[in-house]
Amino acid sequence: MPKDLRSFIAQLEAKSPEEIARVNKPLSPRYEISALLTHLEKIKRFPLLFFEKVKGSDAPVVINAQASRRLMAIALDGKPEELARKFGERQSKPIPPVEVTDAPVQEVTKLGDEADLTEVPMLTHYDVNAAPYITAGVVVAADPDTGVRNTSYNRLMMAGKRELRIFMAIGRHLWTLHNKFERRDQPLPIAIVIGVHPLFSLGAQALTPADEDEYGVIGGMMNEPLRLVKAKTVPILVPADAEMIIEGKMLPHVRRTEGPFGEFTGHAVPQDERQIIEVTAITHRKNYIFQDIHAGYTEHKLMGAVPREAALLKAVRQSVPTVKNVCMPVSGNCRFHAYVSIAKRTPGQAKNAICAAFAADMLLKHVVIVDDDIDIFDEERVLWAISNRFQADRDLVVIANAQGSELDPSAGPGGVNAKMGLDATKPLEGFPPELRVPEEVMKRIRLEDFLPRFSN
Ligand SMILES: Cc1cc2nc3c(=O)[nH]c(=O)nc-3n(C[C@H](O)[C@H](O)[C@H](O)COP(=O)(O)O)c2cc1C
Ligand SMILES: [Mn+2]
Repeated sequence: MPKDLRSFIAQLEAKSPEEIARVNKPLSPRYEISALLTHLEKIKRFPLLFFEKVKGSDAPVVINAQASRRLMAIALDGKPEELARKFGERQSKPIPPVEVTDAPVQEVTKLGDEADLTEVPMLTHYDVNAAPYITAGVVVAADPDTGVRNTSYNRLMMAGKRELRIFMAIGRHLWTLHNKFERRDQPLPIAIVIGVHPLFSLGAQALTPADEDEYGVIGGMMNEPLRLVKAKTVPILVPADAEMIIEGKMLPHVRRTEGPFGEFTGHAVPQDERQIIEVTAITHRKNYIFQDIHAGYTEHKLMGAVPREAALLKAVRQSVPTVKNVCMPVSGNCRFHAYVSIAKRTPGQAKNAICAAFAADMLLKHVVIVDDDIDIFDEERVLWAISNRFQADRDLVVIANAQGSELDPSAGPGGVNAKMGLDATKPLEGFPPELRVPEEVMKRIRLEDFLPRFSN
């Protein structure tokens, strides 16, 4: 059976039922589902959520398919602290897709005026949001000269039965493709893929060169070739096992108002004039599941962390071969903070790691380098290392006026911001020893023998 959203849900239900929760009472896609998510975020619980009845639509909605490192570890068949390494390994082994003719995603086909976005259970997350949005849509577009396919997540605002408005960060591959078509006065054909396995989702975000086919990267991530079928109205092959495909064209020289929208930072971004998509077809499975990613909440942050952590690990390793691991924590929106642990061998290596990290990832603002005895997934330990091993006059690096994220609410115009690196490693020699109870005694005096209530 191919890896798709349904097979992942079935796998959780069979083997990890504590990681999935079904809601069978009806909820409105306008704020009500968000209210439930907000309660869960506050108590830090992140099961995959299956909303069986969503008011105003026949389709159920899945959110949080990759809302924890545990869920992504189930998908990647590894441990939660190994995601960057596993992702990197699979990214380096792409598997080309195969073409099929019989596709579940085309069981129902609505062409032209039959297509109606208002039938789709798109959510409105926040009071600031201008309209319902597609947040779990992977936009596929092909380079007109090479045929190489690009995939990216882009927020898509509903602006009528057959119109979407899109945000594309300047300079990204999709923006570049649209630009290429626009200079030829042509629309850019696109397909929006909704409802996929978490591995598809991770592969679609891989940081790849523009000339690498991202369907191959997704295949590598899934460890099986992606099954593709011809789209109905655009010259693009689309994933046969997705839940829904929206086909359309991004018009040249047309801009309309998009936003405001509550973004991953937990702040709203203002409205602006942006590109629009005219929908030419909607195809879906008979009983399709709609997927949402709750903007600004843990899933949105964490799913973006893994591809960046993989790229960061690779870049720091080139400079400091003994790097142990990297973590982009939720506290930094999984974009702005990185913790890097290294087995330091020479006195200046932590500073080199700081330089490598900033060179590798434009979005990063604050990097903390720690020794490999610190668990970088435990922020209390990272802060402990800063408190004991860091002196601001000699261990702090500040770079002014660098490029950062346009979405950083404290950045200057165009996303210009400051970078800060903290070397929280101890010197190679002469640091006081840490406290330790003799190992032999630790092994002999066991919790279960004396205080069984506290051993699990
Ligand atoms: C849930 C989610 C939503 C995203 N929304 C956007 C968006 O609206 N616009 C954008 O430019 N990038 C967005 N991104 C980031 C891009 O998908 C990501 O940078 C992608 O790798 C860019 O690929 P590209 O350079 O191949 O176009 C989003 C990422 C995630 C995980
Ligand atoms: Mn790309």
